[in-house]
Amino acid sequence: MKKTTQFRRLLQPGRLEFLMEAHNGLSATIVAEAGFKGIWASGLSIAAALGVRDNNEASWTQVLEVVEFMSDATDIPILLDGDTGFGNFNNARRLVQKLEQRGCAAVCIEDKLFPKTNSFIAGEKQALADVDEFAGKIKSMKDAQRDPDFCVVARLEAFIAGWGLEEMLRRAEAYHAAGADALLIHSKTKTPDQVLAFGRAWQERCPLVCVPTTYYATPVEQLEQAGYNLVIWANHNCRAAITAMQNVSRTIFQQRSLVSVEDKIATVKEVFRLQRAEELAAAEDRYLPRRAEFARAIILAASQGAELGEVTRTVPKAMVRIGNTPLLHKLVSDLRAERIKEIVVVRGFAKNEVRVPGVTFVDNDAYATTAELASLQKAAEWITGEVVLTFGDILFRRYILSNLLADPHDIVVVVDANWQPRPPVGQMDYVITNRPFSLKYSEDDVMLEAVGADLPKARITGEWIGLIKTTATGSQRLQAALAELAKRPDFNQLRFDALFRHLLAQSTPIKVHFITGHWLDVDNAETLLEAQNF
Ligand code: SPV
Ligand code: MG
Repeated sequence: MKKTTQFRRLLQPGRLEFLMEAHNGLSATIVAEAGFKGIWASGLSIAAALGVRDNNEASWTQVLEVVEFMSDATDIPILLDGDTGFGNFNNARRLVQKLEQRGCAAVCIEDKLFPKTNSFIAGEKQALADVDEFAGKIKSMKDAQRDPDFCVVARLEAFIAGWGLEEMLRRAEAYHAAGADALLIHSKTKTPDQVLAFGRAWQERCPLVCVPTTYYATPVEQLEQAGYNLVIWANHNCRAAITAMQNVSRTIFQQRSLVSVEDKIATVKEVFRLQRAEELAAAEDRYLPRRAEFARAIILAASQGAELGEVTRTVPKAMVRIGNTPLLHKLVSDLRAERIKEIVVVRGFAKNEVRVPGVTFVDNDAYATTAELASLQKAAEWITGEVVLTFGDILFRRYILSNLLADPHDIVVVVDANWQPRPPVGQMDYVITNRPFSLKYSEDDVMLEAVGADLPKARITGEWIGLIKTTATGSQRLQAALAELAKRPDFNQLRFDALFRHLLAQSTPIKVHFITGHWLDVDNAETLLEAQNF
C-alpha cells in the first residue's frame, strides 16, 4: 500500500494510532522495527541531531534530505514536522511537491511565524499567524498535492501562545474549511485539560492529533475518548540517544578504556543488521560475476632480475618501484580488483623484501640455480580450481585480465600479436598459433601450436606475455604435466615453453587470447623506464 494511503488510514476514526519520533534513517528504521505504523519526523529532533536549534536554522532542503533518508530506510509513512511551512503559501506548496517526490506521506504546519521557535520555549511570547493567511497556506498545499492521499495536518498553537478554547475553535473552523486533513492540538500544560476540552468541543468533525509530551501520564484511552485519533510521541528517541551518548562518552573519557561499555552497547554486527548489510551481500551474489570468487592467482616472483643492475641489488625484480608502488603491489591490487581473493606469491631472491599484505607466500630457496618451472612446482598444491598464473615482473592493463577471466576455455594463454623481436632472445616465448591475429574473426578457435625462443620467424604469430588462466580441469592438466616434467633430470632448468610443449604433445588444447600491446615485461633498464609511464 502507498505510504500516503497508509497514513490516511491512521487518521480514520475508530482506532487510536501512534506515531513515534525519528530524526534520521537509523532511528526511522528502529521505529519501524518496534512495530509503529508511522513516524513523526520531529523538527526539534532533526535540528538537534544536526547540531542546530529548532529555529529554522537548518534550511528546508536540508530537512528534506533527512526525510528522504528516513523514507528510503522504511516502509511506513512519515509525517514531517513542516514547522510554519518555511515561508508563505508559495514556499509551503513547493514543500508539498518535494515531499511527495521524496516519499514523505504527510506534512504538518503550525500557525506561527517564520522563523519559528519551539513551542516549549517562551510560548506565550510567540506570535500566531493571521488566520486567513494560514488558511490560504493550507489551501495552497492541498491544491499542490498530486497524490490524493497526501495529508496536510494543521497544527494549532493558540493554547501554547496563551489563548483559550474560543480562539482555538475559531482557528480550527478556518483550517478545517481550508481543507486540512487533520488538526493537531498542541498544549504544554502538565495536565491534558486543554486538549480534552478541545476534543469534546470539536465533536469528531475531523481527525484530531495530540502530542502528550508535558501531560505524558495521561492514559491514552482518555485522549481517545475525547476524540483523538492519533497520538505523537514527539521526541523520545532523540532524548534517549542523548542520554545514552552522554553516558558512554563520559565513561570512555574518564576510564580511558572501552571495557565497561563494550557489552552495554549495540554490537557492530547490530549496526550492520540495521543497515541491511545482508541485502547487499545477497545482491552481490545475484549481480556480481561469480567466477572470480573462486579464482586464485599464483605470481612467480622469485627471480632477482640481475639485468636491472643496481635497482635489483637488494630487492627482487617484482619489488622494483614503478612510481611509488612496487610492481608486485600493482599486480596484486589489479588481481584483487578483479575479485580474485586468494593470491599466492612464490618468493626466492631477497624473500624478506617481498612484502605484500594478505597473500600466501611460497619459497623457492634454490632460486639461483633453478628456473621457472621449479618455482611453479613449489606452488603446485595451489594449482587447483580456477587459477590465474602470472609472472611477477609484468605490467598489463586491467581489461586484459578481465577478458582473460571471462574466457571459458580450460587453458588460456595471453599472446601479444604486436610482438617485436627483442633481447634477451634466448628467453623469449614466441608462439605459433593455428591462425594469426585478425580483427575479422572471433577468437574462439585460435589455438596454440608451438612455443619457443627459436621458432622460424616467418611463422611466429605473437609472444606469450606470461599470463595463463586455467579452469579446474585445466589446472588438473597443468598440475599433472608439471609432475611429469619434474621427473626429468633437467627439470630445474626448464621454463614454461617446456610445459606448453608437454601439454601440446599430449594433445591438450591451449586456447590463445590475443592482445595487441598494453603490457610490459620489465626486464631491462629500458623497459623499467617505460614502466614509469605505463
Ligand atoms: C517537534 O517535535 O519538533 C514538535 C513538537 O514540533 S514540540 O517540540 O512539542 O513542539
Ligand atoms: Mg517542531
